[in-house]
Amino acid sequence: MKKVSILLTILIMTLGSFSQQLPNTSLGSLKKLKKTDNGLLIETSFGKAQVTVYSPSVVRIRIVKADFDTDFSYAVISNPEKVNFSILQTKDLVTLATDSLKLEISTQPVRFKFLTPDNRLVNQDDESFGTNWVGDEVTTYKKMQDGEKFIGLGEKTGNLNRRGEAHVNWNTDNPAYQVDDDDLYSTFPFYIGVHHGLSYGIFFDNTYRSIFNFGASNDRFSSFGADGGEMNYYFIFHSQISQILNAYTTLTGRINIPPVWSLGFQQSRWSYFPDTEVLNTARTFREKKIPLDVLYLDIHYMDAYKVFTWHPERFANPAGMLSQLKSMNVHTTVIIDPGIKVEKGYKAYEEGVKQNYFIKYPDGKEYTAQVWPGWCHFPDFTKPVVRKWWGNNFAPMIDAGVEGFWTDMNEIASWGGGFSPSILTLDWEGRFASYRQAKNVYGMQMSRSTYEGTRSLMNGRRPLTLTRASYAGAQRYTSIWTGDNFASDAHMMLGCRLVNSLGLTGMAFSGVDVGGFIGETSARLFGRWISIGAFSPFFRVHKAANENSSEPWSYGEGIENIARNYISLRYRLMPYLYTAFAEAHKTGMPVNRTMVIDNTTDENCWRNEYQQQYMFGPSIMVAPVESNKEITKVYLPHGNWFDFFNGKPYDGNQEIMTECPLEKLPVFVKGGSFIPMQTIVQSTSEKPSDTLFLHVYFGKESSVYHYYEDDGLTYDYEKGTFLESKMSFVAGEKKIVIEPMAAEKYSSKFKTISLVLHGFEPVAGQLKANGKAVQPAATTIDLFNAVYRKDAVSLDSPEMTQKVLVISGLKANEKSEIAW
Ligand code: MIG
Repeated sequence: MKKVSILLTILIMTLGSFSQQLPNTSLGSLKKLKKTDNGLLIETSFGKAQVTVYSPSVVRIRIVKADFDTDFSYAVISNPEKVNFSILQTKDLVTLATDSLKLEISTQPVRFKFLTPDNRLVNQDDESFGTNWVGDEVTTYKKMQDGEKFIGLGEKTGNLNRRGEAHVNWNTDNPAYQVDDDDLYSTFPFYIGVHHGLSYGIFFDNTYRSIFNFGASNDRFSSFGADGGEMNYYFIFHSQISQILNAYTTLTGRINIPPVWSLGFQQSRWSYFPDTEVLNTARTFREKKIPLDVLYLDIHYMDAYKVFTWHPERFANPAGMLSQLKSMNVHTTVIIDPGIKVEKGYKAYEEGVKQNYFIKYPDGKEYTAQVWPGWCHFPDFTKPVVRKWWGNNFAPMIDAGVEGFWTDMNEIASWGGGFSPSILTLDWEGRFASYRQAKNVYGMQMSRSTYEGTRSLMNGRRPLTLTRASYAGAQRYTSIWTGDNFASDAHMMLGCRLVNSLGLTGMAFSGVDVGGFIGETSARLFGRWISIGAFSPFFRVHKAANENSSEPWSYGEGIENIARNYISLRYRLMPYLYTAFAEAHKTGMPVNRTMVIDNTTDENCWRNEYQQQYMFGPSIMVAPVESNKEITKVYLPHGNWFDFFNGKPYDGNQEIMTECPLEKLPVFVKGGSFIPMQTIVQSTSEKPSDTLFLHVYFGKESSVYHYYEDDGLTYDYEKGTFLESKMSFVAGEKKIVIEPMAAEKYSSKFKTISLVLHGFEPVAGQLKANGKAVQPAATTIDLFNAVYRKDAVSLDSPEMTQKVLVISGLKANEKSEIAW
């Protein structure tokens, strides 16, 4: 015993003296302080810092060892606003305060602490380490707060609450990734911390390989750092998570409203070929009355995998095929890889070499790596002329009728690509950067170039762009899917978390390969997955080469019916879904929203068993469940709720057991909601009936909904060509008010509105529309069956039908007031 303690003492003494001998490698003591127009410049005994006030609730911190680089970001598009702030200085403390936020900077050494205006602690540096360097690696350590929780980082596996996890950002091609693998395709270095009823966001805008630690193997700090570059982060403080998302997307931008057809059902396969198979696939959808808007052409459409070419035999007449697809109301998306085949006489190769467009080694020789076409060079998308050139290359495809562009392999993936040499040099807008700095933005810049090029070539029509690799801010250019997932229940559930998490980092338009890309998909799994897919922003079935066929009819008649019903339901919900996308465009609120956005202080919403639940738009809650379960627990948060399919009412703040046979995904609607729906169409090109079915769900609280509509195809909405209608549910006054906003340039495609009332029990004779008594029609509706038939199974099953009151004939372009 004694011996051990002596040994221990010696060990502790040695360690102690050792650590005292280590040179200080964290930000030092204040030497100079300078007030600037929008913040502070700080010099310390070791390193410099810059504080920039972006808005009353957003403060940027830059910290460097020696000198600041020229300021440049691929992610951030906004400049600091003019903000009033005060600065108070004592010997130990510098305090910068705006109306919404206080920043205290200790001076010996310089450490940062963020507080509310009434001095509640929001976030604080670890007092010892603060911002610290180990070699070129720079890390900021934040003191872990009691009960602190973390969400965000976009495309990362793990739990909704990332407390206890660590994640690395290093864009990587990871086929058939495991549900807990960390190295995925994209980098979104933004997270939100929550504790003591307070929440804040931190966006670490550094493109090097970065590491976030939320208390993995330690209970002392959360930290974020990178292999190189500056400590450069934006601190956002707001009381609501929705406002933090708004601020993050003010910094990094928001989605454009996608073409409406890209919100329809999309079918993909590696690969449909030749042209006759593509056409047959489209025809089968039409024959089977399964709605479809988009078909995908994977790598086999190309000649020897050479981008911007067509295979001469498989697709001898692309324009002909594309026009036949178009006549069936099917839009076509093609895959594009960055690797350009090294081959004499191949146009893209010859031009790229001649004009200096490819990534090079420092000695000026082109980088060459192997991928599908064999040895390839790779365009340098961080060089403006290259982006322009690449974008213009789409002209012949667009002329032939292609409207969707799917950028793949842009991590950059190559055979053995995880080991691409760090010394590769990229242009970085003329500033030059090594591959270590550029890798994480390569995919984003490829999709930027693809988006800007195709948009400018499409005469005002909207292209669909889809990417695998990405970086913060990519939402301005593209949608995203989560790469090569696996056909399993665990992956289906992970997919829900991934899409929810992507939504927290600006990527509102995201989805997974429905059915699972790799591995044998069971019929039950497909059935469940397609129903979840119908409630996700980007809805596409995709399957790898050499795997089972995975069209909605590949799994037997029962599953085909489930697929038809859920896909048709998606098309019924199109007015609601489109409005949710418009909201993402306007405010940064994602389409799929983890429950903790609105129920941040409700511990149940954080629990692992409910962590997959999400709101699909503002009103519909989805509780994803595995394919083998027939009954499941669901948590209903604050408010009152209705079962979407059978109308059964529930009080909130409770856990319920609900049946979930394969055809019935647990879906609930929040009381006080509006859900605009339309009749079933087979594609978004087909006109629905001229009635908008406005479902209203009785609630105990008032609410407001802003219905949105535009042409769905062009960018005219940027010039004000759209319609908005304010819909209010006023609980206290017992009325519903629908107010179309003046829309001179655009009028609704719907002439009339049918109000479908759920859970309303008006006293006989008291229901009034625009002051006149109305008699609502009491009827049974079925939101599940695509084909409303009297003999349909579910009509006999109370589980899938519900009683409602309908008031029809309201004029879509005029104000209506309904009172009861
Ligand atoms: O090396 O183009 O993630 O969706 O089907 C595989 C073939 C390349 C990876 C993509 C996948 C696509 C596949 N691609």
